[in-house]
Amino acid sequence: MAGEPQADCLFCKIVAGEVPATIVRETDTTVAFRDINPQAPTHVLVIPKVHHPDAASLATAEPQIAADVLCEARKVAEEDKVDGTGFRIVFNTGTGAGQTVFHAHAHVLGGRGLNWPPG
Ligand code: IU
Repeated sequence: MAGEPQADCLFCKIVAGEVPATIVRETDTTVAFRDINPQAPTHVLVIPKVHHPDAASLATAEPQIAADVLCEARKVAEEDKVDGTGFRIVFNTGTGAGQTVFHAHAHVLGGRGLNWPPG
């Protein structure tokens, strides 16, 4: 059922504390942790605790939690002090866009120059 933890979902396991992660922030609805394969000096993933396969599904089903993810992304950037120079919030959505983990997540990237368009 939408929102319920999925037994085979890595990020649900991180939420449950069953898989270790370097957690930098946690709220009632979200967890933020450092990406295991960072692409920038700051590379943090912000995820909802509830399971939805991607950000678009989350926003449709639970818009307040989608807003919580965005607010937490901003706080991560502030705490890592990358908000002044600029940072990027990315939601890869679908395999063609590079999504590999099908639990909604925001990438927060900063601390280096970020090109546009992205690859
Ligand atoms: P994507 O947008 O679905 O491609 O992002 C998934 C991210 O999850 C990717 O950047 C991985 O490096 C990251 N990740 C992680 O942080 N810890 C893990 O155990 C695994 C993937 I698997």
